[in-house]
Amino acid sequence: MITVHHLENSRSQRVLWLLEELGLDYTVKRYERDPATMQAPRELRAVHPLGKSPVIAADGHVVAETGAIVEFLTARADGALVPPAGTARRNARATPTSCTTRKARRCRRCC
Ligand SMILES: N[C@@H](CCC(=O)N[C@@H](CS)C(=O)NCC(=O)O)C(=O)O
Repeated sequence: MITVHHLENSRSQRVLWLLEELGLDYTVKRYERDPATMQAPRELRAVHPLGKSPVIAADGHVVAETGAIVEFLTARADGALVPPAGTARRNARATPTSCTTRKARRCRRCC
């Protein structure tokens, strides 16, 4: 069983959407933001060292970072929703065409 550590109003909504699209079984542990600071509760640090969401737990694995979670879940669904190997759509995943940091200094990963 997959457990999604879901912070309200966060990008972990994407993980819930993906799980629905893939038709995988899962449970949700929901965390509420501090109404004053909008930060995640400290409780989330028990599963993620920085207290961030999304995080999933499945069969003894704990996976953080949205991209890694997407790869983990699509692999578990036998590659469903993943563009075929060798296609431009598939290669685009690993080939950033522009830096998204939008900062004055260029990032060292893709610029
Ligand atoms: N790079 C991470 C970012 C995770 C992240 O920043 N999550 C935000 C919600 S969208 C969060 O947990 N914020 C709560 C906090 O920082 O207290 C990912 O893509 O999964």
